[in-house]
Amino acid sequence: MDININWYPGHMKKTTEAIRTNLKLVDIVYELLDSRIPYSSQNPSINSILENKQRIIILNKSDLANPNANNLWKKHFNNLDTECVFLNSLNGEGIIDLISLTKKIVNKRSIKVMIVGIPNVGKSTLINRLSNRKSTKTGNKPGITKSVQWINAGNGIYLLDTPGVLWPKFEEVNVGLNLAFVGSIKDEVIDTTMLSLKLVEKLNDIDKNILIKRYNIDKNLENSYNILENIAKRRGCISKGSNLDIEKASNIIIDDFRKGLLGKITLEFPNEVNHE
Ligand SMILES: Nc1nc2c(ncn2[C@@H]2O[C@H](COP(=O)(O)OP(=O)(O)O)[C@@H](O)[C@H]2O)c(=O)[nH]1
Ligand SMILES: [Mg+2]
Repeated sequence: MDININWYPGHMKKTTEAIRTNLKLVDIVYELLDSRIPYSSQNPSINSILENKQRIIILNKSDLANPNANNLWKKHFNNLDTECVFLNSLNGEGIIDLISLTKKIVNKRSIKVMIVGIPNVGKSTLINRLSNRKSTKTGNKPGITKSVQWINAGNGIYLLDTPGVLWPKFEEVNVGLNLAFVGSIKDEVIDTTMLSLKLVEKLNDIDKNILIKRYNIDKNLENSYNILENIAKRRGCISKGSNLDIEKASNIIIDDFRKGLLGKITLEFPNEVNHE
């Protein structure tokens, strides 16, 4: 599975240089991770890119993750002496904690922040949430030298308007799958049925009742393909010639997982990822 489709060494180098340039302008960096996959959603070179810059790890989409797992991850990051907050960028839950933590770390009246993270972790959503339409974008017209724009997030906090988009990890197969499950890798590069079979396996490892509860499937099924067929049957996924439409069922389970309809599910735990 080649998930490095959009990233080449030259691209990574340029991204790193751009972020390093912007680092000089800010007091602190918000590094966004996906709460369901905090290890898999972290850029592999983040420590060398950010060097000693102050940083808060934001575990975003916390609404989709298991609350017990969130606590374990919090302990994990605390043990590493890394500041972290859980956030739901859609409804703003956790923003108050983020702001007070930022003010605790950077003791200045006006605090400049850059947001970084891999695609789809919620950088734009967070910027919109923090800006609360307080932003005044100017000078972006063609022909005008593009200067750095700051978004007033209130409370003396100013965000760099363009987040740093980082490349994901792509060496470990499991990491690639996790990224694909949450939708951080373009779906076009992965076979849907293969992905859903892997997701079925993963979910059943976590808790057999997840799929039984949602799709009312037979309780004694072991084989992932049989489970997928059973889901297709239950959901009436029928293609021409009255065969089961496995791809349709595959899309249903992947969509349901991403929307949180299968429950609050964390895919990896700190004790599984002692790569630090
Ligand atoms: N449930 C949930 N969805 C979120 C959250 N933050 C962002 N999203 C969704 O995740 C998707 C990607 O967000 P986006 O801001 O475009 O990510 P970016 O690529 O990092 O800029 C969008 O569909 C958002 O609505 C969150 O905290 N909770
Ligand atoms: Mg974006």
